[in-house]
Amino acid sequence: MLFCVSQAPDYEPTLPVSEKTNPLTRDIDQASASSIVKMLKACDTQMFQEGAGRTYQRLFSDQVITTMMEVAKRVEVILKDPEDSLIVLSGCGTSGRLAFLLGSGFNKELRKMNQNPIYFYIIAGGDRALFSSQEAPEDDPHLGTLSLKKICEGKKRVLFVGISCGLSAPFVAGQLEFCLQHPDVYTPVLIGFNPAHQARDEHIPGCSFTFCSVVQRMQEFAKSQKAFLINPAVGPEAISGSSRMKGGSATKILLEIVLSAAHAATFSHTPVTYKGILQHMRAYEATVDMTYAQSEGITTLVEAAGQSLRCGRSVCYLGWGSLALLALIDASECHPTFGAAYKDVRGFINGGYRDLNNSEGALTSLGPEFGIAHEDFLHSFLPSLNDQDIVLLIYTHSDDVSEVVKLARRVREKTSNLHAVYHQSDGDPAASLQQEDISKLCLSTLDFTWSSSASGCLLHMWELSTKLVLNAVSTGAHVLKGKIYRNHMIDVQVTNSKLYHRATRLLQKLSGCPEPQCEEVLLKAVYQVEELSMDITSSDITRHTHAARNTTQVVPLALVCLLTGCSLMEAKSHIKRQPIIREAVAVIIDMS
Ligand code: S6P
Repeated sequence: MLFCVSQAPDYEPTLPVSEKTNPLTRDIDQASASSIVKMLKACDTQMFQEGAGRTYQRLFSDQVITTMMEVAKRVEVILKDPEDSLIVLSGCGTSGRLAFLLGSGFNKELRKMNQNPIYFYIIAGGDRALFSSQEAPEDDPHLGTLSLKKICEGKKRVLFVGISCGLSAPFVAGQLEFCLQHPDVYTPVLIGFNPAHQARDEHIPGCSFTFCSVVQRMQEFAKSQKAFLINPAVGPEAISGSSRMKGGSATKILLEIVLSAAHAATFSHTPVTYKGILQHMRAYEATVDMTYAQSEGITTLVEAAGQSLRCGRSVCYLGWGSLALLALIDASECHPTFGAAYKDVRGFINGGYRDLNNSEGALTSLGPEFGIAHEDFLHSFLPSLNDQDIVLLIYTHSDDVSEVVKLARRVREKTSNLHAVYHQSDGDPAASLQQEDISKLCLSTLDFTWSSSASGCLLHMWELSTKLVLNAVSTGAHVLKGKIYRNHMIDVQVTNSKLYHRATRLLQKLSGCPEPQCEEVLLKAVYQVEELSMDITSSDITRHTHAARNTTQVVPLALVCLLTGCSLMEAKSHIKRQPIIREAVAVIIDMS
């Protein structure tokens, strides 16, 4: 993958921060559950590090805070005069899911104040991508533009927020480019976590622009506040390239601060100030600390979830409200990240689609993996549950805790492997008796009690905290299952160009073979052939990534072939004998 790197950073100089390997997690694949949690804590803490050199802006950098203020003021203008205006949040994968979460949350705030909703979300691949992996539409800039045009038809003013953690998604690049061409209506804001010069500079088929060239034009527009870039670095991900983790958390933090500041300025006459933004950021930093203060409890969950996955059973999140949405998001990311089956990690939300308010409505007809309501859990999941499956109850004291007790009892009849993650503010006696009942039914309870006087919206803090816990559970459990090699996702799906290049790079790194050879073997694994035909070699990446949708374990197979020189058939039987990829690869590397 090409990036326009003008200032070489410290290590892995050809890679942007979001794709680098994190030295803190180099040995995560060999770590115990408790060490995994320690490493994740160290990685998440990096988000708030200050003054890490002049090359990269950070969350607390002056320019970041100042731009956040400017964007908040733009939002305020729209909130005060919403006629013919829209605020659109858009992204692919996790970034699109967070666009949905944030848009829904802030629309809910508006409705509470009898205001019309003003936020719209776009996710590449449509609503099915909210709960399942749809990586291919990420590569399509035209689709991005079309979806933006469609929802903004007839609007006179649109604040467009494009989220791409890696400054890399062509879908978002297309939308930003469209905004730049129509500055009379659209003001684009880009959220990402690489310095501008590290934006992806790879040719996008059918387009005259790259993500990098769009960023450069945005920088020009930004001089006259016709575009805004908020792109602090938050350090490399714990699992290389897994932007669902820190990238997702930082997206949530930045946008919540901006939108909350705008809401406060509009509805409670609290002007947007530098100090206010800074204070809010500190509150998120404290939330991360508060969360990891319970590392022992998180470790228990990671250990138990890893145990379930290792014996081929499931991790099941039963959530309430927006915390359940975070659980659904976490579960949906396990397929592209770890090559997991949809049954491995499942999420369920009370009320199902009824409470979600997603634009396409109920998606249940798309297949069993789209059954996301508690009723779906009761019908399709509960009957086959046993002690090897772990069930996590995820809720807050503002939810109907008596419902939690009821569900906990039903689950307890099938499995004792029941755990709870619970948020409350200090001094809330109402829920405490029922909470005791739940705790008695559970093997472990992570009880987060937050000070109600802390700055920032408590629900936002609970959500972030829940996201960190669930990211730790699903990542840690897959690490323990052997789905990570060093700190790379080795069983990554190769279903878009970013993932294709990442896979080729990983093969080069692990096998030491030259790039053309790695790509050749990768293609053999994608097309499941021992020899590549002319038809295949003359095709472009779009076709390769399309073909990869129908195959599994592409990268592990290619790696075994490269390391041993064996055929694809032989590699398959090797992996069949040793399905734990970490161990399969380790054995082969030892042999070679
Ligand atoms: C990453 C996740 C992906 C990304 C998506 C968008 O952990 O599985 O689905 O969210 O590729 O990436 P980006 O860099 O445009 O936000």
